[in-house]
Amino acid sequence: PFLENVVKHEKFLNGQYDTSFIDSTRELFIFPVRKDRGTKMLNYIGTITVNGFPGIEKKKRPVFSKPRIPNLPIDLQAKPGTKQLLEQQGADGLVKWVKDQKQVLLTDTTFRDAHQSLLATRLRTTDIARIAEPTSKLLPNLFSFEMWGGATFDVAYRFLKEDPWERLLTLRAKIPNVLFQMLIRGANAVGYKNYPDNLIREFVHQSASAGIDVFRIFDSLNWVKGMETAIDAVRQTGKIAEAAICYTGDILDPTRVKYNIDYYKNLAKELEQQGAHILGIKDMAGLLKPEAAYRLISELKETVDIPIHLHTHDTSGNGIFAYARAIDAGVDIVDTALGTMAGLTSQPSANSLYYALEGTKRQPEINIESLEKLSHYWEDVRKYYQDFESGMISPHSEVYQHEMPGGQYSNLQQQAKAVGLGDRWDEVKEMYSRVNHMFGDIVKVTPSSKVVGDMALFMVQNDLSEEDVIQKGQFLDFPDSVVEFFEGYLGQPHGGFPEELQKVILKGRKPLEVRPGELLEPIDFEKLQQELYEELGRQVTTFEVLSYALYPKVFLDYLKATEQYGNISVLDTPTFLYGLRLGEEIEVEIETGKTLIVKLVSIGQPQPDGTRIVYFELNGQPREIVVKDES
Ligand code: 3PY
Ligand code: ZN
Repeated sequence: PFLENVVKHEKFLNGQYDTSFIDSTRELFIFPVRKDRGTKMLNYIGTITVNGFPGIEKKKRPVFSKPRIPNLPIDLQAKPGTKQLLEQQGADGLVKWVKDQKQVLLTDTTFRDAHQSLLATRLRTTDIARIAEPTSKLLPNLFSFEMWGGATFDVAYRFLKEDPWERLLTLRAKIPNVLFQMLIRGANAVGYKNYPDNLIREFVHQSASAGIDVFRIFDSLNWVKGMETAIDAVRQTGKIAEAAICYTGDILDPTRVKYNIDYYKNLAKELEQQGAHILGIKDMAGLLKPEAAYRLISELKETVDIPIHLHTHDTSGNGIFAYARAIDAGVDIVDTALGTMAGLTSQPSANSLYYALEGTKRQPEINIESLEKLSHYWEDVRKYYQDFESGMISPHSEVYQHEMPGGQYSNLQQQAKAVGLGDRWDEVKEMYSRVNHMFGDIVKVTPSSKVVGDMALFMVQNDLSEEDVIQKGQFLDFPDSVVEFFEGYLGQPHGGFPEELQKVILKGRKPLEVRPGELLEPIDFEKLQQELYEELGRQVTTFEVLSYALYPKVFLDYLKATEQYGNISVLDTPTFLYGLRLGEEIEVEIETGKTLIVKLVSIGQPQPDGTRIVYFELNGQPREIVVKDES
């Protein structure tokens, strides 16, 4: 009746009204498409039960214990934290507060880098969302939660069939008190190549409006030009620009002069001048040894005025020691993960660091029992994802030789297996280090680390030595990523490219010398929106247009999967990864207050056409689903 009154109203008929809200808020035009959600979900569960989850060995659903969720008083409210500080005092006020702290502040990476580094980025939103409110109440004193960006963006679409924007909005609603932090790869945003400047700006703008407060911006070659657009875009949103230097080499090694202390000091000064609110030191492989940490942080504290935020990986087992020395030297914030999601290729444990700092003035003002309670939850949830563990079970000091980032180790190992080099993994690691030196000793972090990894695999696979590459190069078909790197599409490495090798790889073509973003055509968002509208037959959101601009194919494949299976992000993880056991019954809340009860009754014999009938009960009613048996 309200709408009828509106459309009959004289002012409406005469066009004397203001619809700017409606015109600019495309989300209003998304109407739910009514389909049989139950059938789609059974299709998914049937398919996974019969064929297994892509990429992991098919097996019967293991029996998991129920994750231990901390029991909190019902009326316990989340205490105001850094989020409120930022809102009340702005970025500069927050920076001042950080500098005034005696304690070392903590960023918790459990929701992002910890699982990117331990579980191939596979952690699903539902498992984070379930613990989000207790986390917000138990850890109100953190500096931030790193919970978005890096590889989590594309992996959400590619493998989890869920929407990363939805994750951000959901968690923001449940965690109102602590800053949210993301990792953004400078001009590569959350992708693996350079994007046009207007895409970077729009991405930052939308991420900020959806709930990100701190943007850790890095360039995979420490090329400041590649970070400028993102730093400026973040500053314009009023949020916090944490510009990060990637740490590589070893400042204690007098033979590794390329990345010496002056290199880091000069970069730090440059980033401060560019407008960074915080200086990040991103030790993505965990190469920063304790005494190097002390020296680096001491000298950087004398070089810049802004707070310093240190990130490391515990691959070598020296993470806590390195942090302790950095803390002695005055580092302001460090990255840790909850105990049961920490260590090895992940961040050092917050729980252990708390105890390590006992008796010092800088021990974090954080409740250790809260850390332990939350660790129990993650100990249970981590088991769901056991098939994505890297197999590393003890500290690997050889990381100081190969210098591979924490997040790359298990990925490259998978890639090596996929091309039949599983049993030559030691050679691949050694080659990775040799390729780094062939390339002139470069910073190795996504995506430059992928270039080194691709080249190492290529050389081991084809039994090529360094001399072979130079001598036979004109006849070799180098991996695309390697060619693009030498063309300058990832930017310029410190000290330039090795000229002879660059000539061989480019086979006479001229490399770029300017910032790739200057040459790329700006994205025409209206055109993309129209394209998507035609493809989907419905209005699309700004978030969808951005995801499509970043990852056209990945995004469309994700939409296809949701068309086929509906919204499977509502499934519990054991069912999502392993399907059901015979006779097992689960409840699935498909929307607030609407629950489906699904029971697997039996699985029929394979038919001549390769299909099986899977018999379910859905809310007590028998249902049959035909599934193609891929075995
Ligand atoms: C990423 O870019 O995803 C990283 O975590 C780099 O360390
Ligand atoms: Zn990291």
